[in-house]
Amino acid sequence: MDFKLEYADNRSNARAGTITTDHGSITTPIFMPVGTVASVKAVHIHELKEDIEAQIILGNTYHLYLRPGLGILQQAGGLHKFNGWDRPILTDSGGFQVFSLSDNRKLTEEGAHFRSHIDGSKHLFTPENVVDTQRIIGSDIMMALDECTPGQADYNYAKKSLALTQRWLERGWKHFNETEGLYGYRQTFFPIVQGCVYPDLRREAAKHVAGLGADGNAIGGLAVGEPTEKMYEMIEVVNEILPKEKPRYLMGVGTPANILEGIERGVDMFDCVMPTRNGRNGMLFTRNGIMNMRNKKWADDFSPLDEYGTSFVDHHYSKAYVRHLFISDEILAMQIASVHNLAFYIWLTQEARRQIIAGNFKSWKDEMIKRVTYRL
Ligand code: PRF
Repeated sequence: MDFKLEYADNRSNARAGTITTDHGSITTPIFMPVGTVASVKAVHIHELKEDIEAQIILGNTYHLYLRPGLGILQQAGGLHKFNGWDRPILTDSGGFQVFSLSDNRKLTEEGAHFRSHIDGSKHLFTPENVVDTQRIIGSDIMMALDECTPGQADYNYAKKSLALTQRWLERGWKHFNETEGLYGYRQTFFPIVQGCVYPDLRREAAKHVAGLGADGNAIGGLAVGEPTEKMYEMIEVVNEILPKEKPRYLMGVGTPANILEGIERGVDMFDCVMPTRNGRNGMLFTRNGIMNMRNKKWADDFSPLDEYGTSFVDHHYSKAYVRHLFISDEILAMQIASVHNLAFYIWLTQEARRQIIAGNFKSWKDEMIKRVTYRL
C-alpha cells in the first residue's frame, strides 16, 4: 500500500492524499461504510459503487470468523470474491467487538478469550491468529489486536491496558511480517494507538506505533464514553507524533461534526455505524441539518428527500413518501435512509478534500459544523 500526501492545509492540520492498494485507490479524507457481516446493511454493492461512490468498506474479523467461518471464506477465495465487492476492504481485528458483543470475555497475556454471541461456543483471539484470520478474509488493510480501553478508565488501568496492547502489537507485527497473503495481492497492517484520555500514555503509545514504520496508523479508544473535547485533545496529541507521510485512521467515529473536527486535526480515514444504524431508525443527515423522518412535519412535504443530496434516492423520492415508509415499517425506508446517509457521509469527506485542495477548508468547515448539527 502507498500513500501520497497531495495537499496540506496551511491553516490547520487537514490534508488531502491518495492511498493506493491492489484493489484500487482511495482519495482522502474518506469515510468507509461498515460492512460487519460481509454486507453493508440494506445496501447493494452496485448502490455502494455507482450511487454512494464508496471507495473502501469495512469488515469485522469477529463476525466473519464466527459466521460464515474461515472454511467458507477461504473456499470462496476471500471476502472480495464472497460478497462481490472488488474495491479495497479494511477489517477490524476483533478485539473491540469481543468487548462489545461477546459473553464471558477475559483478557490474558495470550489473547482475548470469549464466548460467541451466536451459540455460546468458546474461542481465543491472539495477536497472531487475528493476522492469520485477516489473511484468510483477504482484507487489503488489517488491524492489530488491541484492548479498547473504556473512556472512564482510571490512570492505572489505562497504563496496564496500554502495556498489554503494546505487547500484543509487537507479536502481531512480527507475525504479519513473517507471513504472506493467500490470494496474490498485497495486504497491509495498521497498528492502533490506545492510552485512554491520558496525554502521556497517548504520547508513549503514538511513539511506539510510529516506531514500527507501518504503512498507516490508527487511533483507537476514542468515542467510548469520554467527553468530546477530550477526544479532540487526544487526536491532537497523537497526530503531533504519528508520521505525516502515512495515513491516519480514527476508528469508529462519528457524527458529521466529529468527522470534520477529525479532518481539521489531520485524520484521513473514518468509519462508523451511525449513518446506517441511525438511518434505519429514521435519522437522516444532510448538509442543512438532521431530519427525523418519523416526524409529522414531513407528512405532506412532497419536496425531494434531499434537494442537495448526491444519490438517486435524494431526488427520486419525496420526504412525505419516505416518512410514510418509516411509519408503515416498510423495509424500503431503511434501504433509502442507508443509501442517503452513506452518500452524505462520503460527500462530506470528499467535499472536505476539495475544500482543502482549494485552500478554503477552515472557513468551509466552520460553516458546515453549524449546518450539520442543526435540527430540521
Ligand atoms: N479498537 C479497535 N476497533 C475499534 C476501536 C478500537 O479502539 C474503536 C473505538 N472507537 C472502534 N472500533 N480494534
